[in-house]
Amino acid sequence: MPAGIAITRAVSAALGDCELTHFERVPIDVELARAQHREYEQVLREAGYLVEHLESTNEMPDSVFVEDIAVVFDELAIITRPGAASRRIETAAVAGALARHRPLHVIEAPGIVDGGDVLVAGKQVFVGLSTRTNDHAAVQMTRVLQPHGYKLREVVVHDCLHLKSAVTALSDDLLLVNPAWIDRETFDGFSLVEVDPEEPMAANALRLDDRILYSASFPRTAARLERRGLRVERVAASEVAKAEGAVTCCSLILRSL
Ligand code: CIR
Repeated sequence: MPAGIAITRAVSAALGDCELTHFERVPIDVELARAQHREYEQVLREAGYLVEHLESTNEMPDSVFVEDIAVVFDELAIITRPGAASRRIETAAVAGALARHRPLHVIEAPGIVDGGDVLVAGKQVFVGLSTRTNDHAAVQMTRVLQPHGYKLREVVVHDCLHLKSAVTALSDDLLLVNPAWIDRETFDGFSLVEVDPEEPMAANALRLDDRILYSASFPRTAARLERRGLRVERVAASEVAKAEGAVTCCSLILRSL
């Protein structure tokens, strides 16, 4: 039985016209981004996931960042209403793919949320309030998730795009954090690994069953993860990083049930 399904989406030819919040625009090599994305998908396959690769178009520069379009739980999936209006055309195809695997709930206006702002660790769900995510969406998500035993907590995001730029889950009780961008007390009860101070963007790691998929750009923090006994699979992710993307952003992971 596969570990699960990983939904990915093609790198658009228009990736260079992506949304940006904190970064200056720099040229992106789309062919290199595509090669790095193939490598990323290969690591997912090696970890036991069936990759469902969706196509893209020139009208959706940010489509590769499929994480922002949905939040997947064992019981259901939530289709987001992305905070950047340019990204709302991305939802139809992702909803179509997810509908085959999970019951869907859809965030309605005035709610806005990007999946990058939703951190799930066991039954605890942290919702980052950012330029892309608001309280209306958090309230709608609470209504959907509480009956399934999830506890939601809002966290204010500052200095970075998404909550998961600053903190991601390595397991249900271990988090990787950049302490400059989050308040450690918010995550009381969790064990924390801090990024190396020279690698502020390093808090984004993709947790798979038995390994962590991680950007090769952060060797110091990778060494910290390995010292904790984690198996780290490194991928080149330089081109999505120029678009303010990272490794969690490029897939939706559905565990086998
Ligand atoms: C955006 O601004 O929406 C894209 N350029 C980057 C999205 C990255 N997604 C993520 O961190 N979950």
